[in-house]
Amino acid sequence: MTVRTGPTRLKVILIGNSGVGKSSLTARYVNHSFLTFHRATIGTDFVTKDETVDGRSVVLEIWDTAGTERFRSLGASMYRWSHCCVLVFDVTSSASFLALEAWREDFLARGDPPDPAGFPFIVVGNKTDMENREVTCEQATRWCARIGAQYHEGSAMEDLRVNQAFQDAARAAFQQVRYLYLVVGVARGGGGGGEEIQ
Ligand SMILES: Nc1nc2c(ncn2[C@@H]2O[C@H](COP(=O)(O)OP(=O)(O)OP(=O)(O)O)[C@@H](O)[C@H]2O)c(=O)[nH]1
Ligand SMILES: [Mg+2]
Repeated sequence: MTVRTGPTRLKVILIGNSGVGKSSLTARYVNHSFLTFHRATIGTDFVTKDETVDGRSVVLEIWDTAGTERFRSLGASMYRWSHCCVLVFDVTSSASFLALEAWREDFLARGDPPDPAGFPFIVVGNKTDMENREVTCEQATRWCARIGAQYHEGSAMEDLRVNQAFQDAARAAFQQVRYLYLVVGVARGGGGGGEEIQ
């Protein structure tokens, strides 16, 4: 029997080092705005946005986490029941790119998704508007191919590829919900809201 109580809620979480632009990408996507200063996120900011995936209405719950070390202990509770994880780095910082391996492992270890091998990751290389680039598109693409993630690079500041990245995250998250519901048999796809699974 199909239960319809509202649009599917999809939990998309953004992780990555402090300062890479997680909040800026979120603000650009949700509010079409950009702040030039860095106000480090404390814990996690949570916003929602209505989106359409393959003609269906969904609600994206975007969990914009803090990259600073002192909030890492929050990880397990924040990671749980995510449907897609967006790994963000700054193309002008090799360190932020190299850190993604550890972020991903931490997510899989502490978030404990039902199907870790098939869990969808999207990688975003931010700040392509800047000239002092340290990570090439080829490097990032190679790593993404190895971990089976989609790659987008762009700029929150210049509004480059931000929508596409979130729309891909929404699509991947929706597929994950359907997979969990139909194949793994996890009834609560997460997010806590009503489900419309077809
Ligand atoms: N040039 C440029 N600067 C950016 C871009 N995106 C973000 N920034 C700047 O980078 C700084 C950090 O951005 P945030 O979005 O706060 O970074 P964050 O990843 O949320 O950081 P934490 O909350 O500490 O984890 C801010 O000064 C932003 O203005 C971009 O696309 N281009
Ligand atoms: Mg932030």
